[in-house]
Amino acid sequence: MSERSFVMLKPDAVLRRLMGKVLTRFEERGLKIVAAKMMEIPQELAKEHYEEHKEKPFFNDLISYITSEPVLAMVIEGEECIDLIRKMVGATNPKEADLGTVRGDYALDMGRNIIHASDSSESAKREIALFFNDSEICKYTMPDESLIYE
Ligand code: 3AN
Repeated sequence: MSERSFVMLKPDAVLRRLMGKVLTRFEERGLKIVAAKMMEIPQELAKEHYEEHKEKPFFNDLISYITSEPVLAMVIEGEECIDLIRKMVGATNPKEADLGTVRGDYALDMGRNIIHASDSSESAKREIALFFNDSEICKYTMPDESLIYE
């Protein structure tokens, strides 16, 4: 089933010039980027996005970090792509992330783990709606779809 996931390259990915490398992984896997924008996240939006962590000791640091510099916010589409992208992203703690995952290859520290990806269909819907209007999400067909999907 085709799904949409919210994926965000965090400030460390932008400042370390890793956006292209990470995006290439999703493109080469056959996934479709249907929305993308660079933005400086307002405090309120950051707090809403990470609402589930508001009682955690790292919450303030997380909000400062994510609002410190621009991010690249995206919507990525593909069959069962929510779990697939989480696998490609790797464990939250980069020290435990498998090699070959984005975090396992490019990150070392929990608080600088370069990427966010939705962890469920409910989170994906909620996060996409927080960051994008419907009109910002492109609807198009890849010319090689029959080569990617049976
Ligand atoms: P993920 O980003 O893998 O979905 P979450 O949702 O548990 O992980 O955590 C959101 C973000 O909060 C993480 N990407 C990380 O930047 C930060 N974070 C999570 N747990 C910790 C922690 N124990 N210490 C510092 N930062 C954390």
